[in-house]
Amino acid sequence: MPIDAQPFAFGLDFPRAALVIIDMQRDFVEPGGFGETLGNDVSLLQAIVPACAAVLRAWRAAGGVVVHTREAHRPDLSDCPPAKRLRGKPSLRIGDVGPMGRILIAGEPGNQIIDALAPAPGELVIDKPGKGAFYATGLHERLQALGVTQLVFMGVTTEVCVQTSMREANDRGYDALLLEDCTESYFPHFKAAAIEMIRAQGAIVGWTAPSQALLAALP
Ligand code: TIU
Repeated sequence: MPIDAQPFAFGLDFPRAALVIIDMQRDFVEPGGFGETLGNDVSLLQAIVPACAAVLRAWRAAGGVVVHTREAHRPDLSDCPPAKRLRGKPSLRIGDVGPMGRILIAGEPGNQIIDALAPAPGELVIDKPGKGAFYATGLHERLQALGVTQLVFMGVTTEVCVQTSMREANDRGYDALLLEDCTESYFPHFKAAAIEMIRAQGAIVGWTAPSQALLAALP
């Protein structure tokens, strides 16, 4: 089914497509997590939750493959490069104890995907140590085993983990579509710029579309 997308229609091949939800975890969306320790106002990100939930509901109803990611590190920090942990002047560093448990550590309350988008049994949940969903995760091999060639992206933040994951996907041969109202940044002008650069030059990284355009094309 053709989706009304930019810079031109995205030909959705639903049986070979996966919905990829990037890092909709409490760390980024709720106060007291990694996002806030970096100095950000996390309330901005909460606005996309209803649109994300509507797409997830429809995608599940159509029987599609769903992938959830979390930015997460092992409790011993063996997968967290010191360069990442020591960068800048956050109020708490990765691994420190915050109000939602240890910051950005797998298994801690802050690292859980928000209730509104909680993974269902059988859906892939990928813990990723980097910004991109493909680095050190085995995601590509798991998608290949499922015959997936197209990825529909939602999640946060647009110019950090979402854009990095889309670029990684593009280099691995996937067609990638970003749902514009299902992604957000702490910096609205960065979201706008990321959307523009993804679809520039004839979809150099991928496509973008409003979620309504996807919903209209689902089987
Ligand atoms: N800080 C920021 O904008 N994002 C991240 O650190 N990770 C994700 O985007 N998930």
